[in-house]
Amino acid sequence: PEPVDAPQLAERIERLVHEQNELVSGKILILDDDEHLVAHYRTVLENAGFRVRAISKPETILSELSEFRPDIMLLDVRMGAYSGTTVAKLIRFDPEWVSLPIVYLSSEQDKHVQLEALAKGADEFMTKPVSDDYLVRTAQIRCYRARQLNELLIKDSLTGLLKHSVIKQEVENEHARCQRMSHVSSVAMVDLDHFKAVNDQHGHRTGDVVIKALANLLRNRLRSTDQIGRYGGEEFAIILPECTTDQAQEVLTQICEAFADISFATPEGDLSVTLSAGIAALDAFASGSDALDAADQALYERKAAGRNGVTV
Ligand code: GH3
Ligand code: MG
Ligand code: MG
Ligand code: MG
Repeated sequence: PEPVDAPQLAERIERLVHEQNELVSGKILILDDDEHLVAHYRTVLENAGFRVRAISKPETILSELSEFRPDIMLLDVRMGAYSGTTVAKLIRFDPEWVSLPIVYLSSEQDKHVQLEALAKGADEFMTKPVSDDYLVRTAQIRCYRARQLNELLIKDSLTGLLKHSVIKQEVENEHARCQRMSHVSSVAMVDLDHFKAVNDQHGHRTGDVVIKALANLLRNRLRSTDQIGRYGGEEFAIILPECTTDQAQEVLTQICEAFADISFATPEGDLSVTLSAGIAALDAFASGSDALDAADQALYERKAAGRNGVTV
């Protein structure tokens, strides 16, 4: 890494702090049985730019979480027959929500009771009454951190593309959207050609450079609404929403040609690598994974037919 001098570092930190202050658009789920208080929190947080969903009954918590998908949760401790601590524990049993920041909002003053409540899996205890400024600032900081951590959780570290499990889930989500809105979407599988030979002749590090270059090309050439995942080592899965297989073939053929034109400088001389792709209509199959299998089959056919091209 480049050495960094003090003014440069200060400037960089300044920029990060600015970025953190800019983020005011997270989603907040509030569970509290005091409806007047909830109405107040909602107003304050919405005025600060948050999207808020407020519920007063704990029974629906899991379905609310999966529907609303909040960045953070504000949780009351005493709610009639229910205790917020039980709700926190319940949320933590679901692997999907192990990292959701949970902030208790309660008039509980006893530090030992507060600690016991935190031990159930929450992250912070705010004692009512909470000032509007403090509430907003806490929500901003927590949302920012949650987004940062979520990026790390869902993205592949080499390429910054979505991880295998995430893109698979997104394929199912898009399949459901296709059915609901009756639109046409495509999925593609992309695999580098003869990549074992690239590693064998030029080493793994050069192999990694090639993988990153393809990831960048895909990001630059595809639409921002398309989703790209690193499906395996040198294999990528792509979702192209509202895109016919003909349109998908056209854009992937351009990508295929552009990639073949890239020349990688290596100690052994210039290197070029090609790719093959298979495409399937997402809406034509009973599930997203069936469509991915079909795209994989088309990819296999392309490999057999001579590589460096795209098959539907
Ligand atoms: P084909 O054209 O049939 O796809 O041939 P291939 O050589 O690419 O065959 P295959 O897909 O079976 O081999 C993939 C190779 O990619 C094997 C593995 O060593 C290499 N690979 C997988 N992940 C990585 C990675 O993260 N970095 C590097 N450098 N190589 C990787
Ligand atoms: Mg209460
Ligand atoms: Mg390959
Ligand atoms: Mg492969």
